[in-house]
Amino acid sequence: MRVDLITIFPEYFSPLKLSLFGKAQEAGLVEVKIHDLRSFTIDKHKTVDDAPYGGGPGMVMSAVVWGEAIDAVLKQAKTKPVLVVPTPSGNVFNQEMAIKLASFDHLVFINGRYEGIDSRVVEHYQQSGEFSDVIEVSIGDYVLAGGEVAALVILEATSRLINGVIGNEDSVTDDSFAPGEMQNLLEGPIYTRPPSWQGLDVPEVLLSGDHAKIAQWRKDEALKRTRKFRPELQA
Ligand code: JBQ
Repeated sequence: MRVDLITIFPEYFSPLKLSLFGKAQEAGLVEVKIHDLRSFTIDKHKTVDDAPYGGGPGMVMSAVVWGEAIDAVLKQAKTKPVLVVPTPSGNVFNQEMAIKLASFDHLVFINGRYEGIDSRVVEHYQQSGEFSDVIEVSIGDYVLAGGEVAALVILEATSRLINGVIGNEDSVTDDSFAPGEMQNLLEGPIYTRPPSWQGLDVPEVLLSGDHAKIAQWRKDEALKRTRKFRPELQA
């Protein structure tokens, strides 16, 4: 997978060097390029935003500058990419969307500040046919200062689903929210050695070696936890 990220804060994406995503890059499974939006400005002050038409607080990011940056990225594209736009006014991101994004071979993220990007940018690339899809996505109902952290969240959830990125494929299929029997169940409690700590003992059943009983216990615990914390997920 190829990923282009356009931002006024390139350093926000330093964590992509680390851990799973860093290893995936070294292994050639993902190739990431970060682009500084300001390098596509043409004025001396490298201006990327302007006052909103109609008035109101904050600033709106310029369609002209974003258009230059996106067109430059498109010129380098070998296949039609998907445009991903983190925005508080998009669909709320979930595992199903991560699975869909992981199936594409080129993603372009445009990361705006909270007040957002001139709406004509999304409109233009929806109609230009240069992207196979334009996906506006929010990571949740709270206020962020910009799209960068949302892009990191989306990328982490997506990249770990690419074949080869995770060593242990079971940890993908066992996740809360992963498709299957345990879909829409939160994961129950987990333990490792020692068997007793601070007077707290690991549940007997996990030491029993009875795999059917362990599976049933885990499912019961997952149900309990789901009812407690996320009753809207299911009965
Ligand atoms: C959203 F995706 C974005 C981008 C910018 C601000 C945001 N605020 C809240 N939730 O995920 C978001």
